[in-house]
Amino acid sequence: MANSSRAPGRSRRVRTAFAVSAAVGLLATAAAVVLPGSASAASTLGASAAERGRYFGTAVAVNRLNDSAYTSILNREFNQVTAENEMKIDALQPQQGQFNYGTADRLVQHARSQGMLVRGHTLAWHSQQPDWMRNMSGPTLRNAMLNHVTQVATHFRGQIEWWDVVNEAFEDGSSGARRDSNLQRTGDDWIEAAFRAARQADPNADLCYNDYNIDNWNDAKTQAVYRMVQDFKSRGVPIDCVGLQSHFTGGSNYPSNYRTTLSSFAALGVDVHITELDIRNAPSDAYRNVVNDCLAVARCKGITVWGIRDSDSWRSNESPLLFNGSGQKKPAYDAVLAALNNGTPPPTGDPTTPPPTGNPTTPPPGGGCTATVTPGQVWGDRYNTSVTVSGASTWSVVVEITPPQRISATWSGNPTWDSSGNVMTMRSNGSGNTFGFTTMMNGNSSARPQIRSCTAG
Ligand code: G2I
Repeated sequence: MANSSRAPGRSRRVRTAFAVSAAVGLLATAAAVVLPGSASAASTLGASAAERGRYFGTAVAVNRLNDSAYTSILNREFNQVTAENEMKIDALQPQQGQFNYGTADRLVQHARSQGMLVRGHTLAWHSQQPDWMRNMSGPTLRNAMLNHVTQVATHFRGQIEWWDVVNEAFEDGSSGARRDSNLQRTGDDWIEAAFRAARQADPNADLCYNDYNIDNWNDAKTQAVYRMVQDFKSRGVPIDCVGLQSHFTGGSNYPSNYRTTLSSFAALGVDVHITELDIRNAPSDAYRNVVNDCLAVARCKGITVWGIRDSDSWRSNESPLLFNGSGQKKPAYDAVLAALNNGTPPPTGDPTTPPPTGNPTTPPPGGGCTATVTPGQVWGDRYNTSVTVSGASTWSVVVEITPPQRISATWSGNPTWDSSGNVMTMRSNGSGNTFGFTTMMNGNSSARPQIRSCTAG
């Protein structure tokens, strides 16, 4: 998704295929071509965002995956997840040298089974440090921090689309200074050291700096982070993205210059992500504005809300999310979905690019159904495909793609993958006989997916 941010000369990103899955989506008709600027009406957040080259995600608390009401909204609406707490330092390395990956792995497995992208949160942070780290200082702490970054990024290599490498390293208020912390006291260069270690451990993940209260372009903290990113880019420190947490709760408000902030960071040559969105009392206007601002900035890759239902929120008393405690959609949900659906396809796309050669195929008959391919929109970096099944109402269709191409999003079916990530089996999910998917070209613009079989039942 973020290939455009690859530095020249870096190895091509090859990641495990995560399909962005959304239960009901576009391409319900055989025509299935999204014309530039045309509005379509996807019925879930993830599907609608995917049509615009974005993701729409949520923070997940892994223990809630046992709550079927929670998980059904998660699987239906979202195509990206961030572990709310389970990838923090205290969770992953409770004792020095003892790594505890079980809970985080469970989330990654769930995401993979649902085709969701995963944001890793967070490798280095002054908060949520285990006791053994909190009491460290100097070179011992620096080395322990770098070892944590290396071990964790290595463990999750190939499964994480973006890492929040460093979280919340700047002070609030007017100083524009770094936040005082044990990590900061190891020397100003701790942040870039963490980024370098992360790049070495997982060259394919995009590396982000993540913070709150960097939403208002006029704030000293925003300007200070901006200058750091500018400095990193000018000196070749490996940074790919900035995460604006965007907690508009606890007295912080959506600023009218938010779009300026997003586009200003993007102009430095990094992607921008809205990583922890929640808004006190969930006003539709502010949620709509955030979505419109992201869609207006080509490098704004997606939005993650910080929880699903109000009852899941770290600030549940402010009811800041898109679903109420009973799991019903709130007015802000409708506003977000409408704003996504009104958005044009990605401005970075090149909708005039003629479809590449290499025709999609229709498989040999024999499985009790027939799958017919309709090429969809083509952008500079990816293209959509839809497949319509006839002859059966429940079915599974096997699709093979040519690496390094990767399927990055699917809709209107339940996908599973072989271990290579190149073969997807799409099963009907009751949403009709047409499913679709987005394929990232990753440098190969001519290959097209091949249908291997269509099996009824
Ligand atoms: O504070 C909101 C977010 C600000 N940006 C970074 C995020 O990582 C942060 O998330 C919050 C979680 O939503 C809370 O759930 O981070 C807090 C601190 O890590 C999380 O709170 C912790 C409590 O402090 C623990 O006592 C508790 O055991 O949640 C844990 C699990 O419920």
